[in-house]
Amino acid sequence: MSKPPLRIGIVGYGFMGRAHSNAFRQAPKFFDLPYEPVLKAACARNEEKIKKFAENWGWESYETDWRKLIERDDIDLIDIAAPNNVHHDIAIAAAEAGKMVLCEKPLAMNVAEGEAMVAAVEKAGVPNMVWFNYRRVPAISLAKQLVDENRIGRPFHYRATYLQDWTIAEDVPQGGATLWRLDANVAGSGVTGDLLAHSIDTAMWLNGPIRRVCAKTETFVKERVHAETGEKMPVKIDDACMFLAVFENGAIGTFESTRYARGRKNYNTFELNGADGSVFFDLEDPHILQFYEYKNPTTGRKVEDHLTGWRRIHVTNFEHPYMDHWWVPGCTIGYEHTFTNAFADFVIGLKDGGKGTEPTFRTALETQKVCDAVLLSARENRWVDIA
Ligand code: SOE
Repeated sequence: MSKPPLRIGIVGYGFMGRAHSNAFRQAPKFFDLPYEPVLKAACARNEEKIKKFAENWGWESYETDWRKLIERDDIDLIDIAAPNNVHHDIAIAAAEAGKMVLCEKPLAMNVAEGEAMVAAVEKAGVPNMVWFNYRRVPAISLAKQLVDENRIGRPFHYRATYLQDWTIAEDVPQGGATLWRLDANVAGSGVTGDLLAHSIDTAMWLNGPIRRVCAKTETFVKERVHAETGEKMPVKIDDACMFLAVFENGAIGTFESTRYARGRKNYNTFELNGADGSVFFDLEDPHILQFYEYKNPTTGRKVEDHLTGWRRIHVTNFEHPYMDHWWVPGCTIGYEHTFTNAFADFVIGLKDGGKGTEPTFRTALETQKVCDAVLLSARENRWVDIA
């Protein structure tokens, strides 16, 4: 029996437009979804580019104005894969038109925008999700499982780094394709919104809310040519950010992010140390979760001293999160699969009138609050509490 369609319209054709389109195509092949995703229309202002993108990825049609896309009555879901400064307007218009909304991270440019977006999706009662895709790395999902199984015990320390090196050259312009991430008017912030938002989402998923932060940011290259005007303009984003955090559960944390760590490409790591065990993850080694077991919660007994040591768990068994949908044990999956896993979860969550899948807009707003607090702390050189 054929499944009811889930008709999708996407805004954006860049890195994330491709990652999401791939997920929409792959998810029904690997997961038993209650709806059949239909790639109805892709949208962007540049007609030549969006036409080519739509043809390449098998979108049935294209639009050059997102308002027209939202008005179409043959579309159920709007996916926002466009730069941060348009998330707010598109999400609110889509919700008001009764469409489901998926939104790339970070949720918004700031908390005020995020709150309006949450209000709009909740008032309309439309299913929603933000693409914090790293939650769906099987090794990170396994870390969450270990926390939920009480294998870490009372948490003491959380340590996150997110390091890249692609903006070190002074002649990298700001603005335009991909490089809009360097333009504060479009991105809202630098590494805080782009990279630390991922780290914060993961941290709060694993270890609960962050209540206080104290941050230092730095902008190493003060002026860059703007790709659209050709003029040298001040750089207003944070190139690097480090902050201390206090979690509601009493654990303390450190977070570090930069795009100036020569040799680090997408070095997204975290370690959580508790009384009974620790976990460590590194996205540059994505199928491995490291686990140190001190005390087993099932037996209640301490692991015998001569057997303690860090385990490198190769997260590819059928028993591991998501892996029963992919290949056979030992065969790894990659970056793109995290988007496919996330979209599959979202569609499965629509069964029985589901209104969204974690992280919803409301959950992503909590991450936005931490990001705003971090930037405020750095500006004012003080600790900032998060309500
Ligand atoms: C930045 O370089 C970036 O592309 C982020 O925007 C993505 O969210 C991250 O997954 C990879 O790095």
